[in-house]
Amino acid sequence: MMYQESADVATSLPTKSPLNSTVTLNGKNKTVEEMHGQWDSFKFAPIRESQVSRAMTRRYFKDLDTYAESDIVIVGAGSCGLSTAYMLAKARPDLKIAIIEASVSPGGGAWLGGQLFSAMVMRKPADAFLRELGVPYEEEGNYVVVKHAALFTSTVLSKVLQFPNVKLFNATAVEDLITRQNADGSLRIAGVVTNWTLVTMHHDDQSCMDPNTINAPIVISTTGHDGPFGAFCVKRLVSMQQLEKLGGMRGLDMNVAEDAIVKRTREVVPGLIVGGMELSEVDGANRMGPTFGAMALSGVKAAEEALKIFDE
Ligand code: 48N
Repeated sequence: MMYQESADVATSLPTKSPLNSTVTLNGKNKTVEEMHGQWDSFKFAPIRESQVSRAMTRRYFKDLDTYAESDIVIVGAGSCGLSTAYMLAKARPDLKIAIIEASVSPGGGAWLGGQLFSAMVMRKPADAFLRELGVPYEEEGNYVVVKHAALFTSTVLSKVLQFPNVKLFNATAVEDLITRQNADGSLRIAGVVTNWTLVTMHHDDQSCMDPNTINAPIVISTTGHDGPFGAFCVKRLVSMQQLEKLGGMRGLDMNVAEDAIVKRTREVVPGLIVGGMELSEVDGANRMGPTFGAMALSGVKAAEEALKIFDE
């Protein structure tokens, strides 16, 4: 479809352009180099504001419809959630994977190393995941260093977002879990209850802002350790009496913490797998502080646990 270079595009542009139509200017795609020194005659292709609105809303509402029934929901797009999503999407392109992230910016606590320092440490063998992603690092013997945590996080985020079977719903909070009763009276998790995060934050001062839902046979919760939004799903398990109490995250011990988090990543109640630092709240595991190998490998394990259930 060729754009006409007319001054008033209001009448000439179609009101309903097909999704994903490819457009070329003057019959070809321009290159950045061609723009150098041409700014006097520079002009964007014409558009009508409603086209921008429709380009966003059509896709978003199509995604809401598509992922209303998901195969797997990942709650929390921090380093563990994103690592989980990468492993699952790569292994099973047939599965619909919805990631629900409360913050506008996914990535959780993995944009910086520790105390706002840039470098990210990962203890071996987590360097294997960095090589899987193609993230460069510096060798330091028993551990490796990514020169900026954002390099790891932006790389895994970019890879995850490129999978056609993954949808990231950011600025969206999980504010409850969908449950089903098994024949024996036990409960299993069967999806999540969501709302715009800004709405979730204002239930106390606005009434009746009911949520939306996503049905899924498996939910993987990686909402981090306790904090304003942290450890959401395990806290909800306690309040719905599916867990007696939380163990509470223990003091910092890197050697103990990272092994424990990876080894214990598991299905905590039927239908709900917990990984990353949220798990430390369940089991009373130590924290590891500014080292991220356990987050990556907990994600690898969480994906494996989910596929085990799927393949049962
Ligand atoms: O980065 P986090 O907090 O969680 P993890 O487990 O992916 O990584 C933890 C890691 O960053 C550490 O804490 C490091 C290793 N330090 C350890 C230590 O000892 O201090 O990401 C959790 C994500 C965040 O982006 C939240 O916004 C999001 O989960 N989130 C939610 N998203 C949707 N709905 C919710 N209810 C929700 N709660 C949290």
